[in-house]
Amino acid sequence: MDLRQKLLEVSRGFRIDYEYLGYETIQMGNVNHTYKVNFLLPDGNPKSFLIQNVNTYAFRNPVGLMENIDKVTEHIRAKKPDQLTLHFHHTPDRKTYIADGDNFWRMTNYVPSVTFNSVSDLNVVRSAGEAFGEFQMDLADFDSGELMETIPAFHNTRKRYENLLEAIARDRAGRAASVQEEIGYLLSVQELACTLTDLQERGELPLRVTHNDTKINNVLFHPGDCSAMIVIDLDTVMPGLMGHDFGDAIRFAANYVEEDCPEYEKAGVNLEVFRAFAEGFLSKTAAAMTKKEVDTLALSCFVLTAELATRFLADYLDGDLYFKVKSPEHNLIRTRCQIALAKDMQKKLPQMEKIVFDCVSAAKK
Ligand code: GN1
Ligand code: MG
Repeated sequence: MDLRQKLLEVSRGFRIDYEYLGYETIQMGNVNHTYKVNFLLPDGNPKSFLIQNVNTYAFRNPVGLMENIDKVTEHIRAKKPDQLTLHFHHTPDRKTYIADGDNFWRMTNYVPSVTFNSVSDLNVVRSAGEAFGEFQMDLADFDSGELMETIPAFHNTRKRYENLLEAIARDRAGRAASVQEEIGYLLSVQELACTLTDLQERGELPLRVTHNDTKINNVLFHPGDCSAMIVIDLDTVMPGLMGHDFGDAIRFAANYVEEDCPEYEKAGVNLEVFRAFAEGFLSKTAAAMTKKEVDTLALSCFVLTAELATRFLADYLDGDLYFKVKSPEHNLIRTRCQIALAKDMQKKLPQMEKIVFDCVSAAKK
């Protein structure tokens, strides 16, 4: 069946009976597939929905994942009934998904909004920082034991290094010989990159409920004034560290270039963007943070960047099984861009730490 027809069938499965106009593929996310499906209401107005095909290679228990999202959005709705949260449509037997073979479909309302892959407007960055900080604080009283790990050991950097070493040994796609320099760099920074994981395992950093995938394009902004409306992509909401959310957000938003830019020499942390995000995030979280969390927050940016580089490189070595790729070298380009960013972060760590301390002091005044 062609995709147009398949998406119609899925929509009907979620009890959307309007006249079908067709679909558009949304370029969003490196793991799941997202489509905007368009309908005509009886009054002649258009109405759209989003359908996602969840990647079950990445998410092995998609039913558990949907239960996680339900619990988390319920928790936020109970606290803030007026806040926009994700709503999933139901099948006649009250399921929020349709599983057929390897496909796992879900459907939400389409929220007219703007998103950003790179941002220079510091107010937008600050607002994203507030949104992610607030998201974490909204879940501060949520029992993390209620959540299954949708991807086990997702931000366990030691495990990510083990995966990389296994991928090197397998050399499934015959690419290992050509990436010795990248492997060499990543192994040379392994101990520093594993700092958060080690501190967590020693009980020196508190486990919280975190988003874990805080790319700025996972915030939808108001089309008019560009204020943050809603945090989306809740697939990886799981127990995690505050630094995972802060670090991943900076890795993405504060890079001078997009994460897969082939002009590696241009990659680096824009400290103005760093400061704006830190101001927003810490204005919400500083009061709840431990000293160790504050002390390791700037380092978390390096950690998340190096960790993602190990993931991109492992996937490149495996022959691109996990991340969607636009060319055979896409995962290698991503790896190199993350490595260039990580190196710049190592250099700028003292400046980043100072900004964090300043923002924490300001937030506590
Ligand atoms: C994936 O699917 P998306 O684009 O939201 C990945 C993140 C990576 C990111 C890199 C579940 O996120 O961990 O940081 O790509 N998500 C998963 O762009 O693996
Ligand atoms: Mg995601």
